[in-house]
Amino acid sequence: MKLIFATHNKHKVEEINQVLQSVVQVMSLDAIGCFDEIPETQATIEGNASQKSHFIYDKYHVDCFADDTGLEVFALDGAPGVYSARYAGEGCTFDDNIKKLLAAMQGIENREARFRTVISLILEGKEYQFEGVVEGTILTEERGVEGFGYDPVFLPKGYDKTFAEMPLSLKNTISHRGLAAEKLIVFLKTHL
Ligand code: ITT
Repeated sequence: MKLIFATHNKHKVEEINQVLQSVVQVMSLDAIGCFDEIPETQATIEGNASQKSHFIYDKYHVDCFADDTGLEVFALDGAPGVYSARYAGEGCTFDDNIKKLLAAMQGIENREARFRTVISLILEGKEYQFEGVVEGTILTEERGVEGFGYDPVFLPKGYDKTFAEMPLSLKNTISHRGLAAEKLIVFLKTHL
C-alpha cells in the first residue's frame, strides 16, 4: 500500500520510513509534485495534524497522513508546544529554538518535558488519529549530533543518552513519533 506523507521535513520522512517501510510505501510530497507550504494555523497539535493531512487530501485526493509534534515543557506551562517549530520566530533554525529554550529555562530546577506527536491519517476520506508521547528532561547544554530539532537537549526517561546521541533505530523504539507510527501500523494491519 502507498501513503503520501504530508511533510516537508526530511528528518521526519527518514524516521517514519524506518518504522513503516515493511508495511507501507511512504511517498514524499516531492513524489506528487507538491511544493506548497502547508498551513498549520490551529491552536493544538491535533488540529495542526488534521489541517496538514486535509490540505493534501483536499488538493490531491490521495490517502495520506501528517505528523504534528510539540515539545511540552512542564515548567513553561507546556511551551513551546504547538509552536515548537517557530519558537524563536518565523524562519528560525533548530539552533535558534534550542538557544531560546535554554535561556527560558535558565535557573529552573524542574526540567521535566515531553514530546508529543499526533499522526492524522486520511483513508478514503475518513480521518483517524494516533498519539505518541515520550517523557524526559531538558539538559542545560546540547549533547550529540544525530536527529534534529530539540534532540540534543532532550534526555528520554530511563536513558543516559539524548536523542541526538543515539542511533535512529533506538530513538524510533522509544520516541513520540515511533510510538505513534507503531499505532498507525497496528491500525493499518487490522483495517486493510
Ligand atoms: P511539517 O509540518 O512539514 O511536518 P515541521 O518541522 O514544521 O514539519 P512540526 O510542525 O511538527 O514540524 O514542528 C515541530 C517542531 O518540533 C520541529 O520543527 C522540530 O523543531 C521539533 N521536533 C519535532 N519532532 C522532533 C523530534 O523527533 N526531535 C526533536 N525535535 C523535534
